[in-house]
Amino acid sequence: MAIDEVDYIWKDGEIVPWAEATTHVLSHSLHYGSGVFEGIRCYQNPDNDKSFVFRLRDHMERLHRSCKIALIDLPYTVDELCDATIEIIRKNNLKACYIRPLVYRGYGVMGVDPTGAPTDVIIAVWPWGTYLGGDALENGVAVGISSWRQRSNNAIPPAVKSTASYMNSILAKLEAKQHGYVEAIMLNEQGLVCEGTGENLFIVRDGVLSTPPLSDGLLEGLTRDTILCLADDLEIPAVEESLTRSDLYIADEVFMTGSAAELTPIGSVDGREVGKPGEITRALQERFFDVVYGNIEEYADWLTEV
Ligand code: PY5
Repeated sequence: MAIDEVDYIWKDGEIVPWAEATTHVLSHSLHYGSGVFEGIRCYQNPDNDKSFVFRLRDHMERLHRSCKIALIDLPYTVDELCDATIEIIRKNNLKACYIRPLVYRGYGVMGVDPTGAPTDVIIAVWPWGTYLGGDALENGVAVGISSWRQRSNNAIPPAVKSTASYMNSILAKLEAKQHGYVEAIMLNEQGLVCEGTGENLFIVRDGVLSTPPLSDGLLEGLTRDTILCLADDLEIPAVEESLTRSDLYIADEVFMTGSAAELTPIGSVDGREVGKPGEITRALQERFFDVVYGNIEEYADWLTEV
């Protein structure tokens, strides 16, 4: 997916022109995948043109948690990172965009030991459309179970949104595309369902919403958490429980969630038809967009106005 360039990027405390936001080819993270990042969206309400970043603080807190696990000393507070995000969106005159904060170990040392490498931080913003393709949110996508296993808690912890994790995701994603699918579902070493390559996963069966527990080895997605809250509002029974691939094959509804993917229905799993997006998927999707557009007062705390 090509990047829609804008004018500026926030880099190490300064706003620099897009083309000048570069790094040395010997930067530590480029060689050893030692960075951590976030993915956030800013939405514009189509009715009143107001624009809001969704769960900005929660994302920056997760970035701090990722740094803690990865033993990276992040030189900016959550507040500073939130302020910098609003500043760079305004500077680029954007109303709706994707936001990509990245913390990486920069230039200065070689070898696996990162001691002495500087901690560099950027926040980039750009307009980004539907992550899983043009009509994905409307009609759903075909997915397949990957032959690659999810990185385990004792290999590369799925709780850390680290750049290194995405070698695993890239292998699964490319395999899925080779098989004609839009996205892959990863199982853990026990064969239990984890998540997509950049999304959490939900199923609905007999009116009950379920999603795998964090202990099965997956990212603690903020959209996942949002959907669990919205299910509660809509009085949809929801459980966190381990799922097998068969649970996906026989589910009434299946969907994926993520900041990039938003709430994307799944139309088939390994060629087993799920069908058109179901009633619960639709209801949650509708409420999700109402929340991110600022139409629901009780969720005002999740929004930072630009
Ligand atoms: N699981 C993985 C492996 C992810 O990469 C993501 C987010 C999620 C779950 C969902 O987390 P959240 O709901 O907090 O976004 N992926 C990033 C995103 O911006 C990067 C995707 C390219 O959605």
